[in-house]
Amino acid sequence: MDPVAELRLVLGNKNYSSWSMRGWLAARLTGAPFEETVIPLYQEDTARAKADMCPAGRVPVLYDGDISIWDSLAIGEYLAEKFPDAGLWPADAAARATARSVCSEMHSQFVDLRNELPMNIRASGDGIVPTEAVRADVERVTELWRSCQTSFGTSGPFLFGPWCLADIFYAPVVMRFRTYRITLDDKAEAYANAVLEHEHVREWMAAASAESWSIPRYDIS
Ligand SMILES: N[C@@H](CCC(=O)N[C@@H](CS)C(=O)NCC(=O)O)C(=O)O
Repeated sequence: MDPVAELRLVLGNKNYSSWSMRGWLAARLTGAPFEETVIPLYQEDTARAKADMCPAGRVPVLYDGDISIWDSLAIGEYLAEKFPDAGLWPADAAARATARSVCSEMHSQFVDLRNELPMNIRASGDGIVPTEAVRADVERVTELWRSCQTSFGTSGPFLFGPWCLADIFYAPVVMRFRTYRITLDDKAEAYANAVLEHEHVREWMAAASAESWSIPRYDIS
C-alpha cells in the first residue's frame, strides 16, 4: 500500500510557474509522498482558487496539517528541517552558507532575466536577442555556478556535488536558458545539461508538456 501523504503542495501551471517548480523539486527531494493541487494561473476562476488556498495570493503553498508555508524559500527551509537526512542543504557549514546565499540571490535578484525571459518549458524562443540587462544576469548566474562548482562541487555534477536546494533554485533558470537558447560557456552548458537530465526535472518537464492551459502573455511566437 502507498504511504499516506501528510503534505499537500499547491502549485501553478507546471509549464509557466517557476516558483512552483522550486517548491515541487524541494518536496520531491525529501522522498516523502505529497499531494498536489495545480491552480491554472490567469484563468477565470484562478482568483477564487487562490483565495481558498494561497494566503499571499501566490503559489506555491505547502500544507503540513494545520501549518501553511507560502513562499518557495520558506518551503525549502521547512522541508530541510522536517527531513534533515534528505540532503536539501549541503552538510558542510561553509557549503551550506554559500548555498543559502545563492538561493537568496535567486530569490531577490535577476529581475530582468525573470521579466524578459518568462519560464515557458514547452516553447522554443529561437531568434530572441537578450538585452544587455539580461546578459548581465546570465553572466552573474554562470559566475555563481562556476564559483560554487569550483569551491564545493567536486563530488558530483551539481553546484555542491549532490543535487540540493541550490540546484533546485536555479532549475527554472536552466529552463529559461534552454527555451530562449541562451549561449553558455562549456562549463555552464555541462551544468545545465546535468540539471536537464535530473530525473525530478524530467518528471516536471514531462508534466509541463502534458498541460493544455496556455497563458498568451507568456507565449512566444
Ligand atoms: N516569493 C514567492 C513568489 C511566488 C510567485 O510570485 N508566484 C507566482 C507564480 S510563479 C504567482 O503566484 N503568480 C500568480 C499571480 O501573480 O497572480 C515564492 O518564492 O514563492
